[in-house]
Amino acid sequence: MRILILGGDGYLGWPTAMHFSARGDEVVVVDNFAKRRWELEEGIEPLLPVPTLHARVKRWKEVSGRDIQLKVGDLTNHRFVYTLFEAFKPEAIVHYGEQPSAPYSMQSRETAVYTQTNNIVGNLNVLFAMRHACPDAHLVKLGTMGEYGTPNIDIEEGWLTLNHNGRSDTVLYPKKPGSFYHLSKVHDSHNIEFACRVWGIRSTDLNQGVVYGIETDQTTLHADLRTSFHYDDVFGTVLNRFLVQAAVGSPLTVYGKGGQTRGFLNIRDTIQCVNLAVDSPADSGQFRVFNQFTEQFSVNDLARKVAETGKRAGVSVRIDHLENPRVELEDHYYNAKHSKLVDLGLKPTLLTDQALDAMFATVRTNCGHVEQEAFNPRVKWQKSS
Ligand code: USQ
Repeated sequence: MRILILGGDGYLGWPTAMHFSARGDEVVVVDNFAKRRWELEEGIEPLLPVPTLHARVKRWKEVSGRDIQLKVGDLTNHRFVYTLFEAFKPEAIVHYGEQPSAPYSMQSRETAVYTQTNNIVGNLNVLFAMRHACPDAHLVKLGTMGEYGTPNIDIEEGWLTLNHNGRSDTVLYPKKPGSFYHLSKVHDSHNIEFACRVWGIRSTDLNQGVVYGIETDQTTLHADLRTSFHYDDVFGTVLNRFLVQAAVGSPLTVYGKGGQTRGFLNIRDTIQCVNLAVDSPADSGQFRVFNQFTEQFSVNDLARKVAETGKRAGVSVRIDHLENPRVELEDHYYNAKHSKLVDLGLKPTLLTDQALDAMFATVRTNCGHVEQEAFNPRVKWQKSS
């Protein structure tokens, strides 16, 4: 299959590109290296340095004998996107090419406007380029569970059937996102649903939970093939942060009461889910939504698990409750359906003690250059009084 991976330099994009290439698909990765610029702006670095995408593509060829083509460009430049789609005529487009951090988007007017412009305009250009160059292709778009927020009712997979004043209709599930970043994904979902309904585009919106983990089957083949693993307050996700904090003997930074509950999945399952979606495409005109996570935990559950992991490794771990920099419910109902990917064959990689021990061991081996200042949450959702 001809597969285009948008955002191929990122935490998830690069392992996904290697996965499809290893399968024998024809893969083109696209990136404008914006994430590397945001890292410079924020003064943060991944746990281990990540070779350039050019170097990783070269190393991949040496290790696997397979080619990944690399195109450098910005999705908000429609000429670049049109030329790319006309030349490659992808059959599947896996779209990770967006600013992915809630705290980044909440820093200032500039970063909020940038996040929404970058994400929404880039995604619109992809939709128009599909209509123009490959109307039968399948768009596999990375959305987020955070589009739904934490409503006081069960979360369905994308759609909700309502009965109102004696009449019934099926509508997109109501959204209550918690940051300008999460809102950008809501706007993307609406634009994609419209393009499916009006132009007959086929798309799967993967409403992904919080991802954790460091390794996939391909990243371990060579040190140069590693992916970018963040533990800072802007790009680090909660479990990855807790593992690094524990590894260097710093207290775990639970925000507020810690009852915030989310869906989680291992990075290996991101790859598995994207693979399943690509192999069973949506129908023409169908806007399909899958809730992409395998288990749900509260922040306190994760802190306890990391403390127990530390104990098994002979490391004592302190749990701190910080004033919550975000505006979010800290004690709430959460029951999100997530059966559609399981129906397609997803075999979850669960957060077992063994899995935690393995991740902790990898993090401890590589934590020599950890910048502990990056543990402090700098971005506040509200102006400080
Ligand atoms: N949290 C802490 N302590 C920390 C970091 C986070 O208590 O040191 C809490 C947050 O307040 C939040 C929860 O942990 O309640 C998750 O935060 P996170 O930073 O791990 O994840 P989030 O900001 O929600 O965003 C991440 C990814 C984003 C993706 C989203 C999926 O960065 O790209 O869309 O997870 S979801 O959360 O389901 O919306």
